[in-house]
Amino acid sequence: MILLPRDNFLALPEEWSGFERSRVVVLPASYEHTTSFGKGTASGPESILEASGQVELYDEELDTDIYTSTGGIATLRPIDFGGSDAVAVESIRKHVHGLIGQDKTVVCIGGEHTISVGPVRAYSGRYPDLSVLQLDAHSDLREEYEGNRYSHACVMARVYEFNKNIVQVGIRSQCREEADFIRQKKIATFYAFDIKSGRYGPDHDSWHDAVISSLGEHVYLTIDCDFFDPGIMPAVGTPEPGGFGWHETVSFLRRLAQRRRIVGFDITELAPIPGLIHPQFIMAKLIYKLIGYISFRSPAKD
Ligand SMILES: [Mn+2]
Repeated sequence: MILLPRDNFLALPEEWSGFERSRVVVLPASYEHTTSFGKGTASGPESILEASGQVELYDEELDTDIYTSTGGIATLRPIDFGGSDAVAVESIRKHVHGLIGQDKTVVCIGGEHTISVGPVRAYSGRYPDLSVLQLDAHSDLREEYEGNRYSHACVMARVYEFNKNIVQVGIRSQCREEADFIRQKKIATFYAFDIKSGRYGPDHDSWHDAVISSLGEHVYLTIDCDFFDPGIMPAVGTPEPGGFGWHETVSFLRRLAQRRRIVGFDITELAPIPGLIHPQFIMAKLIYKLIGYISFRSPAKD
């Protein structure tokens, strides 16, 4: 059921990657069916797990070996998908639901963004007030795309059907239908051009606080890799210029974790480029940092 040290997240030894003791569980979801432009997200989870073996276990910012504070981190075998998109999403939901019932913090690694519907649904069942925070270049609010309601371009429209507490950050590409939907439904969308032009205030903390104050106490975080600028994150199917850098992202996530309870999160849409290793390493390090921020909610070093 769990992956062995050679293949698990961070290549942790057995005593730190067992299922029972680990409060954090990594669930690879190598799902790819509807990618519209560049392909390759199916191998995203495997490449992130492989790169994670190179992440330093000691974190200089938190001054600790993060994995020891969670009783370890277990990595499950990738979900075996079959059937339609709806069946795949339901399969992920069931897996995550079972893990939440065992008090695990679940980290899903995609795969296409479509997979997020599963964990968001599971967590929405557990926390009725759940806010869904989406870091993404795209709104993903199309009713359907290329004839498919489960396209990665529709993931937040599917989420909206059962959870209306959606907050979007970093958006810099959408169609008119999505812009209208956001206005009509009053979705809290923080566009990249507003953030970068200082609309929320002159310094970083201003937009951090604006986003955080629009969230309830319990937050599910879904991160599309294309939130980052393609300069540092070129391995995505639909790259968009004007994205976010490493420090501005992790300083936001640190503040978020201090002020709200991040109950689970996912990373999606990494499409590895042969010969290029930094995209998967960045995402592996981001996952480890986030686990650290969630585990240490007291103010960290600034
Ligand atoms: Mn996207």
